[in-house]
Amino acid sequence: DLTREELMDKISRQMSEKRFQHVLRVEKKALELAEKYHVDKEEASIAALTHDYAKERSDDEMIDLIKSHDFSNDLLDYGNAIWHGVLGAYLVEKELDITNPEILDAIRLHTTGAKEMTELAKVIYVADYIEDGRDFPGVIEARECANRDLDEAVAYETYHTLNYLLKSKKKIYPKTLETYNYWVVSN
Ligand code: DGI
Ligand code: FE
Ligand code: FE
Ligand code: FE
Repeated sequence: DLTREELMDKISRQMSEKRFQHVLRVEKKALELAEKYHVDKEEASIAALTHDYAKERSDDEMIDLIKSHDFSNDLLDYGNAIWHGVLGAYLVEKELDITNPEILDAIRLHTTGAKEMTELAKVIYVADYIEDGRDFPGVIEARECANRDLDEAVAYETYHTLNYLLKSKKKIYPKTLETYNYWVVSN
């Protein structure tokens, strides 16, 4: 296993200082949520530190990766916003030797969520959205949700993200709809 220092060093080399600071704030928030919701803190820490590992890879590299590996070709219709989680999980395993499937799953799902999420995946999904540097209309309410109930925070985030995507006419990735249908739609 890498030491924390080695891990931080490898991660910081993959991204701007600004994004690295975001990653550290996600870790802080993920640890708070992990404490509150009884999630393993070591796993929360590693998943938070690695969640945006692939965010600054070039589109060309990501496209080559999709084409040469067992990833769905449908991914080619999207961009780095979707790729960095899905392919990030793969790159984190390959390059950082992190093999814990729950950590890799939390990385894979951190942008879109999913119908089935572990408590760890929920913690990372929510921590990324509400870390202390985030400043968008609704972030205060999102933080209040997260203090009350983790599932409520997942639902809040999913609803508001889909709204934003629709308003800006972005392409919706099927997993994002799956998350919405499961966590937001009332029956
Ligand atoms: O990587 P971060 O900026 O910290 O945050 P993120 O990975 O949660 O989200 C990255 C972006 O992805 C964010 O602007 C929202 C966007 N996104 C989430 N779901 C979808 C999406 N973009 C598209 N086109 N389609 C989606 O379904
Ligand atoms: Fe991300
Ligand atoms: Fe997010
Ligand atoms: Fe992030």
